This record gives sequence, structure tokens and C-alpha cells, in this order.
Amino acid sequence: MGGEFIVRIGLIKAVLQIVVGIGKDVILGGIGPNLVVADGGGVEEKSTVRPGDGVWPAVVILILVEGLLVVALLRFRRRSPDELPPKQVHGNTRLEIAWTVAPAALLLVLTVPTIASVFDLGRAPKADAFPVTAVGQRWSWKFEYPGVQDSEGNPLFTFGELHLPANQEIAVSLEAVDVIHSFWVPKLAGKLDIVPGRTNRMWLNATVPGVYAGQCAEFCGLEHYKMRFCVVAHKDLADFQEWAASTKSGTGELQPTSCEGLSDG
Ligand SMILES: [Cu+2]
Repeated sequence: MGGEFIVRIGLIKAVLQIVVGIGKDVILGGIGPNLVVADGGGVEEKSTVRPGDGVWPAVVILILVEGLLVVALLRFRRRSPDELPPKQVHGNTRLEIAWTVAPAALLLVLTVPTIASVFDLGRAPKADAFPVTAVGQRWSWKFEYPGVQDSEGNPLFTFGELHLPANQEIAVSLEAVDVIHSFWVPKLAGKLDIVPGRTNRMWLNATVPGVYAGQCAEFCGLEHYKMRFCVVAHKDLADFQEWAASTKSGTGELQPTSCEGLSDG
């Protein structure tokens, strides 16, 4: 009776784990290509666990562990009420060393690249990175391009769309005019808060030219929803410069909803 109960619990647990595993994939892959599926490269490539990453090793371990559990439960179950509990074993030094060292080694293997990635993602932009400034204000985005001039020879700036060359490290300086906003282009990088009175800095690299959707990820007032924007990654620096030379500052705002239409993702 007790044995059967445990077997049932074990089976339910196995089924649940499989369902939850598959569900997670469906959810991660299903939120929408513009927000979750990472194909913009650079930072995102390193910081996102994609649906499918690590699933097969996990499935193998799941089958192994749950299989052993089921075998043990069936094989060593109590068959009759008179059956006495088996001889109890206490302490097995070799076994204990093995199950301490093996997980420790596994954790070490996972930890080293993780820490290396964490530091790389959090580092300051390189000195030769292409600089842009994102200014968050209620309720729009202004993007500035230090050193770049528009078609009339004035300092270039745009509203609602951030232009940059692809395949190049971009140094993004983040400034807020009024309240805390948050700069987020899910396909390109993680989000970073923009705090009035200080300049936060992050780097990204759009390895695939295209148009990416971005949005303010910090509720900043009633019209927070208006703070969507597009990132246009030009195919190279020459293409970006050509666009800059033919653009008048402050004009040509893309409708925030048009990012999807332009994106190939
Ligand atoms: Cu905002």
C-alpha cells in the first residue's frame, strides 16, 4: 500500500516535470518574436537562455533519476505485511565523497563561464565604441549622437528612433530629464534604469542589421505606454553616416508601433 503510493507520487512528479519543462519552452518561445527570441546578437546572445538550451542534458538526467527512482520503488517495495525493513546502512565514506565532489565539480564548470559572462556584460563600454546618448523624458525618447552632424550641419538628434551601425560595439549613455525610466531593447540587451542626476552606461552590439523594438521598462507616469521606440541598426558605419547626412535633427519619428512592421524578426 505504502509502496504503491510512493510509486504513484514518483510517476506524477515525473510527468509534472516533463510538462513544466515543455511548458516553459512554449512560453519562452511564444511571447512574441519581437520581445523574446534573441537574434540581435551581442549582449543578448550571452545573457539569454534560449528555448532548447540545456534541455537534452536535463532530459537525460530526468529519465535517469526518475527511472532509478521507479525501479527502486518497484523492486524494493514491501511485498507483505510480515516483511521486515531491510538492513539499514549508515555512512559510506566513498559514496559520500563521490556525491560531494561530483556536484561540486559540476557547479564549478557552470560557475566559471557564468562569472566571466556576468563581468563582460556589466563592464563599461570600450573606449572605441560608437557613442550614443538616450535621454528618457515624460513621455518620449530623445537620442543624441555626439560628434555626428545632421544634413544642416547641426548636432544630430532623433526622437523615438535610435540609429546605429550594426556589428560594432555601441556605448549607450543613459540620461533622464524628470523621473526614473528604463532603457530596454529586448532583442539587443538587458534593461538598465535611467536615473535623473546620473549617467548610466551600457554597451550593446547589433550583429544583425534590422529594426528592433524597444520600450521604457519602468512605469513613469500615465503615458508611460507612449515610451516605445525603435532601434535601427544600419548595415555598417558608412550606411549610418549616409542616413545621418540626409536627416534633419528632430524629424522623421517612426511610429512606435511600426518597429514590428520594419523588423524582419
Ligand atoms: Cu519612461
